[in-house]
Amino acid sequence: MSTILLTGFLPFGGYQTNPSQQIAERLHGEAIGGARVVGVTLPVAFAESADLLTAAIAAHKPSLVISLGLAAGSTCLEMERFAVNLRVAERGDPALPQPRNAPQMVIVADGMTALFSTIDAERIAAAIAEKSDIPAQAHSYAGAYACNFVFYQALHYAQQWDLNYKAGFIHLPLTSEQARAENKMHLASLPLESMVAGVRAALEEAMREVN
Ligand code: PCA
Repeated sequence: MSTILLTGFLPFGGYQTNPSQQIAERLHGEAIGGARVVGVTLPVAFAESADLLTAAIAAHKPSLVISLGLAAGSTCLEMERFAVNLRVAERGDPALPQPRNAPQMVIVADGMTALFSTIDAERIAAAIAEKSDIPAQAHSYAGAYACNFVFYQALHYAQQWDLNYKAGFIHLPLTSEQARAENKMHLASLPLESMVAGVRAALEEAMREVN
């Protein structure tokens, strides 16, 4: 049986929970699209997240790597179309930690400026909307923080070592439970159960591109 590596992130930026971690933990061990899901939680830190991601890829030899992350304020599941070779904490969002004098850096020296998702973001977004009860859309900017970083690493690592897994990234809104518990009712949210169903639909559809 092949393996889907599903990564989430620990809470960050003042949030108590991170739906990406909750969903990776929930789907861990499930069989989806003929593959077994291995859920892994990554820290919101550049070097450590890359080390854990590549160690998990080496250990589990997945045929699909899907990473999840929280984009507080987003209104639906966002299938990222590409990752950029840039790392800097996002500006303008007070919820994100702002490293002092953080320089703008490339993720991989001499790496491509951008790497496209190797699963079809438009198609997967359409499948989520069709198979689950929540909205989803393809999206064109994963930011320049930990989420974009992990997505770029997943795409670059496959190229560097000629590994034939496909990789994609889904940004998630806050959960409705979290919006209530953390007093973020002014931001869009979706119930955790609905997002679990949406990610399950995404994995199922993405596995069609793998097989
Ligand atoms: N979201 C952040 C980092 C971790 C997460 O869940 C991001 O969008 O970069």
